[in-house]
Amino acid sequence: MLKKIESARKNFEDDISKVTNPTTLEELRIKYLSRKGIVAQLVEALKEMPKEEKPKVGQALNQFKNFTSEKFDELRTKFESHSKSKREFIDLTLPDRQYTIGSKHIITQTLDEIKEIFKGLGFSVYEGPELESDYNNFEALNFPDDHPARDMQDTFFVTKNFLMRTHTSPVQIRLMTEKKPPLRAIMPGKVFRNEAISAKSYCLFHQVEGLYVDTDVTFAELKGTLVAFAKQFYGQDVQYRFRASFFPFTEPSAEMDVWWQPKGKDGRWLEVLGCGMVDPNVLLNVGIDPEKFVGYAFGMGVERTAMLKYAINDIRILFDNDKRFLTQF
Ligand code: 2U9
Repeated sequence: MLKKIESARKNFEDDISKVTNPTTLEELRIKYLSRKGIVAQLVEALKEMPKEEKPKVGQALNQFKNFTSEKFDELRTKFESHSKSKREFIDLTLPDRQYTIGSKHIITQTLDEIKEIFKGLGFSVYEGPELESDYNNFEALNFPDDHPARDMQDTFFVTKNFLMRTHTSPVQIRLMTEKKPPLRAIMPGKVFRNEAISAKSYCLFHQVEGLYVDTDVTFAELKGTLVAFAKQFYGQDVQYRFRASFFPFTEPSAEMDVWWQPKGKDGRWLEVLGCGMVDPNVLLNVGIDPEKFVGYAFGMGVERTAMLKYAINDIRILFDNDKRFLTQF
């Protein structure tokens, strides 16, 4: 029996020297110290021994038992303190977390800039829904029934009579229906066009339109306001011209071009906005007496405006959300 205890002790020392982690330690505890483990088996064997041998063998067995328990406790404490110190270890040489501060999208920045300029010129800001009635988007604005813009090819119709607005002009219809003149406001917002996507056009873009209705509004004032805007937005020395044009909702109508001069290349005139005197039919549609009131209106595409100012040649990049592009502004 003493030999058995001695050989169990040797096996134990061999086993425990190979323990490297808490899992193998637990396996060993089960092997030696559980209810059916080696120590328990030796205790059972001790009971069967002659009475006179029991004290000596019992003492050796006790020593073995204490020895194994101590070794287990020792290793358990070692593993516990090791894992704790590992958890609490702070590597001060690691780089800190990189928090990058976001910035406004270039379209939002351009919109803000346009809004601020017109606010400075006495305009308030008015907004309306993106889902509009056919009446507010086309009919009230003097679009004839067979106008090509009313085609399914050009407009996203949601139902027969409702659509995604193709311009922010319906907001002006709402404003003129809800409030009495004098009115001086700009309408910024998203507009939708069912067009083939290319470098020049996208199915969604932003517009800012403006409206001034009072008893004595003139085309000269319209020009003065737009020139003041162009000087603040493009620079005091901007070169501009007005050309006659046509829109269903204004008469007379015009377009404003600015001179675009890239470095080392040929310059050219570029259209930046459309404008005109509100057609008397439109005023009648919203219950304003065209004999008493006159109005001017203008509209510009924000993407086009930003592309011109920042020399961007593909509109799609404004909708890609590519950080390499966005962080340049
Ligand atoms: C009402 C009366 C008149 C708004 C106007 C334009 C001319 C114009 C285009 C510029 C580029 C749209 O974004 S774009 O494609 N807009 O040329 N817009 S006058 O005239 C109005 C609007 C509402 C009741």
